[in-house]
Amino acid sequence: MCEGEFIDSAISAPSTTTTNMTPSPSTTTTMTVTETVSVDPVIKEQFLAAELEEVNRLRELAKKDTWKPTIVWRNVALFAMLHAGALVGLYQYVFMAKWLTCLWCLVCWTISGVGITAGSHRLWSHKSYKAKMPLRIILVAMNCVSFQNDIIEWSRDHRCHHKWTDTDADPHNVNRGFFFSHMGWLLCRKHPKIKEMGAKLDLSDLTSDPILAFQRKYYLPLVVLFCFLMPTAVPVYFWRENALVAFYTAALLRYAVTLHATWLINSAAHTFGYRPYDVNISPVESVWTTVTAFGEGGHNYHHSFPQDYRTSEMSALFNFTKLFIDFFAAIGWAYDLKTASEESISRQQLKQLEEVRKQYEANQHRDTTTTTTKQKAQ
Ligand code: ST9
Ligand code: ZN
Ligand code: ZN
Repeated sequence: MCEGEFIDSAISAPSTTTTNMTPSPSTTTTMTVTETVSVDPVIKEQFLAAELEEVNRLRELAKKDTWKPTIVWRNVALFAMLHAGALVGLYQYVFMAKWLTCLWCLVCWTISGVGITAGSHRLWSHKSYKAKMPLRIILVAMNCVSFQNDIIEWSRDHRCHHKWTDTDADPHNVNRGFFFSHMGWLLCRKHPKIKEMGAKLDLSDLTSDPILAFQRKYYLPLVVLFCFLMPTAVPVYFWRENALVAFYTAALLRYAVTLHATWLINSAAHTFGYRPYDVNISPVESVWTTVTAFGEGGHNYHHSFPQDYRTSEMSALFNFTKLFIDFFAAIGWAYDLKTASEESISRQQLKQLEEVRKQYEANQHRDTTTTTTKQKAQ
């Protein structure tokens, strides 16, 4: 491995710190008691670690919350049109497109996907490594192919997601349902708590970056160029593909697929899978989204060790983004790659076994008490 820095290098001893944490409503456990769970400083003091006390406070406030989402019909119409176009693109991809165009769609998917994973996600949201100017320019260009909001906006929302996961301050709060966390959140106005809590974030690292300021200023023309015109023009110019076929496949179909691959991390990777690193949170380890999202499916790991540039322990074979960053580290354009140490990873996993045992015993105790109460009543 070529990582340069352990996230926990400054922290020597295992934690004795304790934090009151109510198990997430989205966990599979049926336990209802409030457990006191010790939180390792290695976990707690990382950049973008979950703010557990605020999470609890926000969950209490949510019980009295009467907010109802306001649908933004413009977005509903635009996404409906995109999906209709993507279906046409799918037909053309299968029956009409030249094989080079099919290959080009995969290339564009990779470019746009890695523009998100290595760019707005691991570099700018999480600061899990540093990048020199040429790499930052490449990543911004790749990011424009993905058209997922400018990097400052994307990272601001993502920082809210990590600090206040599954609360009203989380833009794609999975407690509002699978569809909401997948794409519903982009079809309605944001909950006021997102704006209130998000306003407390320090975004100076992002707003002071001139490349990000440039992207934000010229975002619309940049995405028209990189997300729609460039993917269409290349097949037309180089192998004389029909312009409409190129547009529907390499622009619309590829864009829709990349969006869904990204959204699945917010929906599926917060729902279906296992939780070896923290049993009390909704994010899971999801092998198949790791493949479709270039190494981002190890989401239980990622929420536990948010500043690890690998975002997962899964092998490099499935973690294309890690290989991408490693390549640029090898030529010196990426540096200060942060990882969690094997020791703190193992310690965290062992703690989960203890946690599961405690939850099992609490459930057993509750079942016994319920049975005894029922017997007495008879
Ligand atoms: C898209 C993004 O798809 C997808 C992100 C997914 C993230 C996934 C993460 C998973 C991990 C990584 C995995 C990568 C895998 C990649 C695989 C690839 C193969 N904090 O937003 P507005 C304030 S985008 C603080 O208009 P509304 C702020 O003042 C798709 N403040 O709110 C702001 O003004 P400004 C394409 C905040 O009116 C103001 O509020 N894009 C925050 O409620 C207004 O903000 C679209 O479809 C905050 N967090 O509207 C666009 N947020 O910005 C869709 C807001 O000037 N978006 N404020 O500072 C919209 O139309 C609107 O945002 C809205 C809400 C209707 C959703
Ligand atoms: Zn993240
Ligand atoms: Zn997440």
